[in-house]
Amino acid sequence: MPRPCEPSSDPQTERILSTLDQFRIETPSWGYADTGTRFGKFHQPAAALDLGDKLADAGQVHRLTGCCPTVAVHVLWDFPAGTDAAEVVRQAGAHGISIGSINPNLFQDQQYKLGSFGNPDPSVQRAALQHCLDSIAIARAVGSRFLSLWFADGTNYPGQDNIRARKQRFTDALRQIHERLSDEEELLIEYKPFEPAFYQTDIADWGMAYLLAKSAGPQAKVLVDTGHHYQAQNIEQIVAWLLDEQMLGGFHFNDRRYADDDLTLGSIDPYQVFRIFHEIHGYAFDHGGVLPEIAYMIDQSHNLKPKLEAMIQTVMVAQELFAKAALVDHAALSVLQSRGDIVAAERVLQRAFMTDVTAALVIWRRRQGLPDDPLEALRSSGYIEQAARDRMQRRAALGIHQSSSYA
Ligand code: AFD
Ligand code: MN
Ligand code: MN
Repeated sequence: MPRPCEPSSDPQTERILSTLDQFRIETPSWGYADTGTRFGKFHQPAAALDLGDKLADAGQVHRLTGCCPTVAVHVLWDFPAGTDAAEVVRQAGAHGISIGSINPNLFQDQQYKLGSFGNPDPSVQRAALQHCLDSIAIARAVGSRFLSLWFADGTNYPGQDNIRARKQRFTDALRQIHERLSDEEELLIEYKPFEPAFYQTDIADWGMAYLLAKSAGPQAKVLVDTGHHYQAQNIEQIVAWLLDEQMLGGFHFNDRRYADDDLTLGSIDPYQVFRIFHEIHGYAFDHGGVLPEIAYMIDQSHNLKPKLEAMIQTVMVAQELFAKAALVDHAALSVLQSRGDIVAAERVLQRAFMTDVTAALVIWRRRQGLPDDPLEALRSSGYIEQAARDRMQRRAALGIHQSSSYA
């Protein structure tokens, strides 16, 4: 947890500093490795080759930004059978971070061709359930409290399977997982409208994720991936409803121009990200000024942008927009709203969004002993060049040849 700052003279700066003190965002292990798209992979010399590299990179991001103390892991990619969980915890600690959410992989294995929990074959459903239970065991071994579930499950053609039967399979399986959770653990259920399923996805929107979470049990919540919405959807309204129901478990942050494009947060619509954060600050205002416990997580794995630069860029954007959203004067806003003064109410948000918080961010960073500009600090640190040299040597020794072959 970043160290709280000493008070500053200017109330607005003080508000920003105390907000930044509370803001942490998790980076994804998969964001440091070459992953590519279904049309090919463009290898990066400094891309992480194994979990050790990912932990080092995540540690570097936290060292430079001061707000990324945890890293999300993907079970199959990061915890192959026989992984020594205690050693992973030690390595993460050596880099100043710890393991965050555990992401089971329920979409890559050949057996999941017709789905995991939604698969019509009970033996595949059982295998998927076992993988989740194994993932809970990993969570306990590494001290994580979040099991973050995304399912590629769905069908590609009308009539392929019974939609209601698939819904029931998910309901049953999620209830069984929930029963195995300890009191501190939380199940995050992510939704996505389409891809890789193109006729119907079993957990396609926030309503389906909400209903499945409610039926699973009190420790199941909804995970909002900001890229997983159709163009016209009002994401901040979904966030407001989930907050009001205390069912917002967390976010996967990225941006989209068309669909689940995993673009950099705020690169297409920063005002929408601000409005999402505004709903969270508004909820806090109505609840004693206390920000709700939400797992803020990045979900990106850039194919073109350099991995570490892209990660730090996202973190800096998230901090900036979260700080801007903290500047909304909710007392004044609610008076204007009650009067129906539309333009003045709108201007309260616009003024906050247009406020330059750069200077306050620098004050916060200096007081944390961090570089004024983490991205520039990364670029001038030589870390990327050293990682590239090291990892290229190891690639050569492992005989890993780089081709942008189809994944
Ligand atoms: C893909 C999926 C989903 C999931 C992520 C990590 O669309 O967002 O959370 O992979 O498994 O982006
Ligand atoms: Mn996601
Ligand atoms: Mn996604």
